[in-house]
This record gives sequence, structure tokens and C-alpha cells, in this order.
Amino acid sequence: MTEQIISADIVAKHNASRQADLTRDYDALGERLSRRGIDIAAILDKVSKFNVAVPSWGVGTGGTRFARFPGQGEPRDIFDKIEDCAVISQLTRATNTVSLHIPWDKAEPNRLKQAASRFGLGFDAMNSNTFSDAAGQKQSYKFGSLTNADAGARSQAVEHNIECIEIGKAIGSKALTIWIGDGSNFPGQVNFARSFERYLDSAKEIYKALPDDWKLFTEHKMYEPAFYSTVVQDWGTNYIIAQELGAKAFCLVDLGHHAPNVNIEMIVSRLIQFKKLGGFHFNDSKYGDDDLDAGSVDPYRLFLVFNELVDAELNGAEGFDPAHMLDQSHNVTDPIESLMLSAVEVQRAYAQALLVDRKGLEGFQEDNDALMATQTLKTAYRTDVEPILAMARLNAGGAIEPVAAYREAGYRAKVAAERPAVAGGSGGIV
Ligand code: LRH
Ligand code: MN
Ligand code: MN
Repeated sequence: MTEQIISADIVAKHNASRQADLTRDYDALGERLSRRGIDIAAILDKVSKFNVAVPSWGVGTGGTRFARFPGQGEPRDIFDKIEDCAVISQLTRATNTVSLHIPWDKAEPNRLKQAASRFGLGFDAMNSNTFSDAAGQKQSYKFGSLTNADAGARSQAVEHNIECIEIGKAIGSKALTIWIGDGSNFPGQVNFARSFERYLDSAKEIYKALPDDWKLFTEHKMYEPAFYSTVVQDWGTNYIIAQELGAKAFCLVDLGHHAPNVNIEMIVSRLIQFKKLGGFHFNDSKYGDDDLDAGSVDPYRLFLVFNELVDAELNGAEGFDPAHMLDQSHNVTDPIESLMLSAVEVQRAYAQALLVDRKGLEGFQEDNDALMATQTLKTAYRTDVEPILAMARLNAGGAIEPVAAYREAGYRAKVAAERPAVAGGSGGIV
């Protein structure tokens, strides 16, 4: 029997006071959708199966290079983090996996597995870290990891990734995500072609260690920490990597890793078309890799990404099974609340995209009716699908309003009493 951190009585009481209203709202929406030829039960069924992984590193308060302001009851280690993830999963019923970052989350694999399975959680992609130096490591990544001029640093980075695969194998993960910070800060500092050649050679070594039923995700990012050039800077380079490595290699799209105004949904479409879309790190952004809560700045863009995903899903695109993960930093909110709302925002975009009249859209596209084509998307986007999301949660034992239920349960105060307060930090620049 799966353990629940928030008492079932609290959730039941929370839901009981809201269920009658929800049923009325759900029935009214069902009636409206049926007029559009949509069966609400079919949408509910799909939405109920939706899952997005929670990043272990997201449940601690984030910070900037200027400062970090920790909250109450910060998780002390990966086991506290797993408990926080269990709360998110229990109340939203949309996040039954956790994505680990090594070495931050390094622990005895059996203990990790047990800690997660207590709460019915599994593990999503493993994330390696060669963008910072771990305590006691032999070679520094100051001048790069997989592309470092020093062969010793490169092989250390390769070995680290292989270790991540080994840990992942022991805990039931099926994917490795590689993001590197390698690049340069000055024109002329590195030779672009030589760096990329080293990257491919190193990545091929990692790929060789990948089990047959695993996927390798490589994540591009335009800049930061390297501010002049980055080795894996865009989806074009990422696509080349996936092609060079082989059938188990795919591109991971982190929504915050593009220049402002880049048409991300179109990148998604291209990667789907050429069978190299591996998955997502969902978040939102205003300026750069802001790691803001998914759907908090531009929910329409999130919808447009899901419009592409649903299009592929409905077309039965071969081998199409992208991984959904959040990747956010919570500087001023309770991370659990942000992650719950973000998971729901991603699920909302999926539900809205399921409502697009695909046949109608295709007709308008073929007729060059730009206005009606775009209105078709807007009609779906403007539909308030909250009753479907809430009903999916209720049916699965979650909370109709996850944040309200979380606050009613007083979880943060409870863990604050057990987990010692942590001091704030001045960040990396002062
Ligand atoms: C890099 C990134 C990558 C890392 C995470 C901590 O900006 O998006 O996914 O693993 O942040
Ligand atoms: Mn990311
Ligand atoms: Mn990022």
C-alpha cells in the first residue's frame, strides 16, 4: 500500500467541500464540449494518464548569482526531496516520477529506490553534472568537461556520465540527460570545430555504455555559463549530435534555452518530423534561462508546444513518446506550491491542445484561411479546462485545489519543525 504524506482525512475533507460545485462545473463543460462534438470523458481519460517528472533540484529554494533566500523546512537531502515530491504527486496526481541530478542526489541506490517506492514514485531521466566541480574531484571543469582540451578531464566527464547510467540502472531509470556548460567567454578562446569534435567523441563513449532500452537526451542551451560561445548552443547542433550518436539519442528541449522570440513550437515540430524529439524541460522565461514557473509568463506558447505534441500523438507518429520534465528554480515561492501549479499548467496545455478541432484546422490551412485557422487554436486555448483537471485529480485521490489542500495540511510548518533552518547565501558574485 502506497504511503501518503498528507493525511487522507484532510484531502477528503478538502474535496468534500468542493465536490458538488466541481460536478456542476464539469457537467456544464461536458455539455458545452458536446456541442463542439467533443466527448469530455475521452479528454478526462487522456488527461488522467498525463505525467510530468519533478526535478529533485526544484524542491529546494533556488537563487541567483546575487543571493539565495532559503525558505522554511528546506529539504536536507535527497530523501527529504523525495518526500516533498511525494506531496506534489499525492495532491496533483500528475507527477509520479522524479528526475535525479548526480552527484547532488547521490545515495545508495537501494535506499533511493525504497524511498521512492514507499510513495509509489519512480525515477525519470538521470541528469549528469559536469558543469561544476564536485568535492574531491581530480580534474576541474573550469575549462570544459566533454570538450576540455585535457584528455584526462574529458574522460573523467565521460566516466561520470557512465556512473549516472549505472545508478540509473539500479533504480529503474531509462534515460540519461546530458547538459554541459562547455563553451568560451572570448572570441578566439576555443576552436569551434575542435571543441565540437571532442564533444562528439566523448558523447560516443557515453553512448556505448547506454543499455539498449535506454534513451540519451542531449540538451541545448544558447548561453550561460559560457557567455561568448556554447558548444551545444541550439537545436541544430543538438540534432546533429542525435544523428551522429544513433537511434537511442534524442534532443531535449528546455523551453528557457532559446533566444527571446524564437519559435519553439516550430523547433518541436521539426524534431518530431525527423524523429529526434526526446522530451522537455518545462519552465517559462521572459529574458533567458529564467527558470520561471511553467505557464507563468506565456501560457499560450506552452499551449502551442502541446498543439504540436497532440498533433503528433493523434497522427500516431512512429516511436513518439517524449519525456515530460519540469526544470525550474523557485526563488520567492514555496517550491512545492510552484511545482504543483506548474505540473497542472503543463497538464492544462495538454488538455487544451486535445480540444483543437484538427479537421477544421486542416481545412482552414488548405483554404489559406489564416483568420479561421488561428481562431480554431484560440477556441481550444480559451476553453477553461479546469473542471477536467480537477476531476482527474479527484478521481485519482488527489486534491481538487492542490495548493489550498497543501496549505490546509500545514506541511511546510510541519517539516520546518523537523528540518533545521538554513542560512541564506550571498550568491556567486559578491
Ligand atoms: C541548465 C539546466 C540543465 C541542468 C539544470 C540544473 O541550465 O537547464 O537541465 O541540468 O539546468
Ligand atoms: Mn534544463
Ligand atoms: Mn536551464
